[in-house]
Amino acid sequence: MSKTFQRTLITSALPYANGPVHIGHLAGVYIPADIYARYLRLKGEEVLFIGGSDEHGVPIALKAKAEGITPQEIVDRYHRIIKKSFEAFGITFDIYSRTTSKIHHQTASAFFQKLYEKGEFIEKTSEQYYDEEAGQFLADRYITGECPHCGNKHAYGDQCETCGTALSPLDLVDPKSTISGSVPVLKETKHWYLPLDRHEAWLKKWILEDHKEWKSNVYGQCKSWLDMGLQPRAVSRDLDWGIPIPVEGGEGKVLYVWFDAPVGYISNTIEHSPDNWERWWKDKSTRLIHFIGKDNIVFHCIVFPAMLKADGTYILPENVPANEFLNLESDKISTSRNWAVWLHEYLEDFPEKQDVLRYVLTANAPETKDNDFTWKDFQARNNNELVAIFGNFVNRAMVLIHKYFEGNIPKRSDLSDSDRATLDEFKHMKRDLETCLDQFRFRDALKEAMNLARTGNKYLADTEPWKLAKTDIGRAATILNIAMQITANLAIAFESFLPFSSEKLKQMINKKDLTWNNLGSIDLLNAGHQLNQPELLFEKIEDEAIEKQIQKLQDTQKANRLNEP
Ligand code: B3M
Ligand code: ZN
Repeated sequence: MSKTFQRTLITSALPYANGPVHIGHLAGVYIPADIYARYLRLKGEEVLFIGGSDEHGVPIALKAKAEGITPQEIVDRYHRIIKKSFEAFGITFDIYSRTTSKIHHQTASAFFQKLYEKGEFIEKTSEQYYDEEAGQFLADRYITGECPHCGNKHAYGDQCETCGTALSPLDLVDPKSTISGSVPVLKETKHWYLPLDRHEAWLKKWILEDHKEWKSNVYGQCKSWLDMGLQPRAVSRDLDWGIPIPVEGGEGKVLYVWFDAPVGYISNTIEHSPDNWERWWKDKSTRLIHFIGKDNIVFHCIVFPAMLKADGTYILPENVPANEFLNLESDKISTSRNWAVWLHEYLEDFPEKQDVLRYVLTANAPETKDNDFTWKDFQARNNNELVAIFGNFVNRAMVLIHKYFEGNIPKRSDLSDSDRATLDEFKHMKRDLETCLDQFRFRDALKEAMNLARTGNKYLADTEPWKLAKTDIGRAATILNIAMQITANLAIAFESFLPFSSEKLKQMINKKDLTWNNLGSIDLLNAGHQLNQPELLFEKIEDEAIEKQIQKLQDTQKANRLNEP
């Protein structure tokens, strides 16, 4: 039973502003979200696409400390870099804001206050490590000591990075504060908890019964959390970087970053549409979709919905199409080991080639399992697909029309069987693409689009209009007319995937006003319509460029080995 909605609110995970963004971010979250937003807009639907930087949390505070600057300076630096990368890659956020904004502080604070007043939290007092010299409680990451499992002397209060064991600060032998170096003492502290156990029953029904259509990786993860039974979760922290707890007893404490960050979606909506933001969040005819990576599933499918439900005035997400992870050359992408392709560096090495990366990351998106990005595959997909199929087809058709018909779309006369067979292949194209896109199967959708280019390419190779132009100009005219209808369809089909190339293509065919509803039509360019000069849509990527990238990664590996303790 499919519901009807009037508008779609698309959110994409707010990246931590403690480093730049890399291909893993793009493949997992931002490209799929952008494809979806562009697709719906092309269909004429009302869409709001929300992005922003997540600027609180312990890692940011720690990084600032390590660099001897303020957390605000850290997030100012990375927010700017991240925002610029997204713009460069054509991610069409309606707003890209940040969680240090005034409006977000107000919104998150009020969100907490309302839940507090409604009695939606429980309070618990526990013993936590306190640094008497620094006069503050210590977040898990601020405490180091000996790992009780492997003896590593530099284990953190939440994890030992040598043996990988998850720890609690109380497990550490000889704990030390990383702030002052002193030995911390245990001291009582009070925190607020969201009692997820109270929400378990409705969450079970809502996800496990009412949302069986969610992607199996998402559904499966939710099911295993729900089967284990939900526990209360602390929503406050003893920390001085974050949004102050606005209620009595909250002095020196802030909202847990995972409490404030998802509220950022709401704050950014308010910042974008201060007067009518509520219809995006409180009207049942809004479809809310969260694009995230798999490590954020529990927060978006269980914790945030529980927060929204606790408030009582919000809608819940309709779908959470989380992706798995993208690896790089068979190894996990890692910011600390610099094992990544950074977007700002890619743009320096491959200027104007945003669409190539968008293409490769979509064709190889980690939609159902972890996938691997390799530079060889990047080159092969560019050279063998974008250049040899899509680019080649469009260029041949355009050049021939300029050569034999002065750039005017020639008249079509009687169709042959092969013309009909070719046209038949894209009759179902619109429906097929919609089926894929509506189910967040972007790789399959892209494959469909590329298959249309393949059909066009084969059609020209089979019919050889350059030969016919000398013997049967009427036949050549029909073939090239059809080739140009296919070209116009390609401009629509690829628009949400390869927006820059699609724009260029529409300029070349001198037809800007194509919409989704035109897809599948064979009368998009009338006889006599004047085309502009052809330009190459894609160009071959040579071995040297790829070897340079591989060398760069090998240098990183070498540097990492030298730095190993
Ligand atoms: N910043 C985690 C991440 O970047 C977190 C997402 C917040 S979404 C509200 O993976
Ligand atoms: Zn250990």
